[in-house]
Amino acid sequence: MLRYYTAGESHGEALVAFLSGIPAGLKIEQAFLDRELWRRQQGYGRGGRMKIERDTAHILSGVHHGVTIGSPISVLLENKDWKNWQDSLPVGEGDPAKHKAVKSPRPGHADLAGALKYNFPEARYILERASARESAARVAVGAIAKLLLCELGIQVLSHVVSVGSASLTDVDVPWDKIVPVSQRDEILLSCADPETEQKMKEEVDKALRSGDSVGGIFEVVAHGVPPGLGTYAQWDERLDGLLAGAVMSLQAVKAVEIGIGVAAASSPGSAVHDEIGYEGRAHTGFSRRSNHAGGIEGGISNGEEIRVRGYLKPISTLRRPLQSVDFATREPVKAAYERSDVCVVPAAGVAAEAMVALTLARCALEKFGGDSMGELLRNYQGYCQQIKNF
Ligand code: EPS
Repeated sequence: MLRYYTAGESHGEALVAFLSGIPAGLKIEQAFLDRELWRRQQGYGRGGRMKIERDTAHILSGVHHGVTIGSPISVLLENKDWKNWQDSLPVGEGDPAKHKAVKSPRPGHADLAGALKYNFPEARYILERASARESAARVAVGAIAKLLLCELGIQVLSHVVSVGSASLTDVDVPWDKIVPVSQRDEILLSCADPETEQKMKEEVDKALRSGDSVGGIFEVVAHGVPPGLGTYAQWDERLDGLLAGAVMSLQAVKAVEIGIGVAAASSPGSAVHDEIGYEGRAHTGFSRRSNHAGGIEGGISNGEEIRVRGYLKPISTLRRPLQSVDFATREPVKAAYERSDVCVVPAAGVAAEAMVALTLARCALEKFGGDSMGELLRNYQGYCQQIKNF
């Protein structure tokens, strides 16, 4: 079973990720892991922190001579900013006078609910773990899941559909337009259409000027997925449920949509469901004239591209803060402000790619099994033959 955990505070010494269940013999390309981490750090509207960090995946275990050995993999990502926080956020007792308290909770952040739950008088430790910095650790292990999927002919990428009120008009972005977005060496807002991307940039500029923040929508696409991942047989094994939970678990995601899920609710069935033909596709002879289902029917991948959208609320740290209450005095004050991003939609898309890849890798390993890549691939090829001959 594929399992993963992360640990680490935003301004602590490092982030750590653990991944177990990857078969032996998967080739690990360090450069690919680091490129994925770099992609997550990019985007117009990122704050000053990204000028400090240069994330790289330091693999501590589970990989030797460039391949996985079937043992748990652990990855360490150094926080370069730690040197500026060693005194204010020490592991030892330190000097309490140097502690940087978060004195008034930010609406929309975990500050208040977290302080109440963990019984802290202010929100420093809450911010530290609730921060989206944690998603870097997921991207590191997600990259390993992507390498595994790649061996099965599955690729996972994302693009940005909207930032604030700037949105793609043609929302059906084909795979061959998404691939070049991920290959860019300069990342603005990861939109496949350059004109819309400029409008998105204006949305971020507007937020920057007014001390505000802006959210948006990203779409993750999984290409080459065979039919048969996930199942309707049990509620917690449905692929759509697993993907929704995985993407929703990312910081600031407030809604997840599969295919045209939202519009489908107000459309007639005849305009929603994807008619079936038989024209020969990658895995089987069956084909669809549309993919409104986003590649999943009955909780099972149906062989079409899987399309999952994440709806991101605007960042909750505002330079022009909203009303809040001082933790100590209970007097009305403005919410705390600490250096932050203004827009993170492209970065969240990359983190969501990792979550989708980890979910698909888990389902693929559950279906095909195997302790070594040879065994996994043999099982996979046998299944592919079966559905080809269906
Ligand atoms: C974040 C606040 C900012 C972001 C951070 C998420 O960090 P800082 O407070 O250090 O300026 O940059 O995101 C990352 C560090 C990252 O790697 O994505 C928050 O409060 O959620």
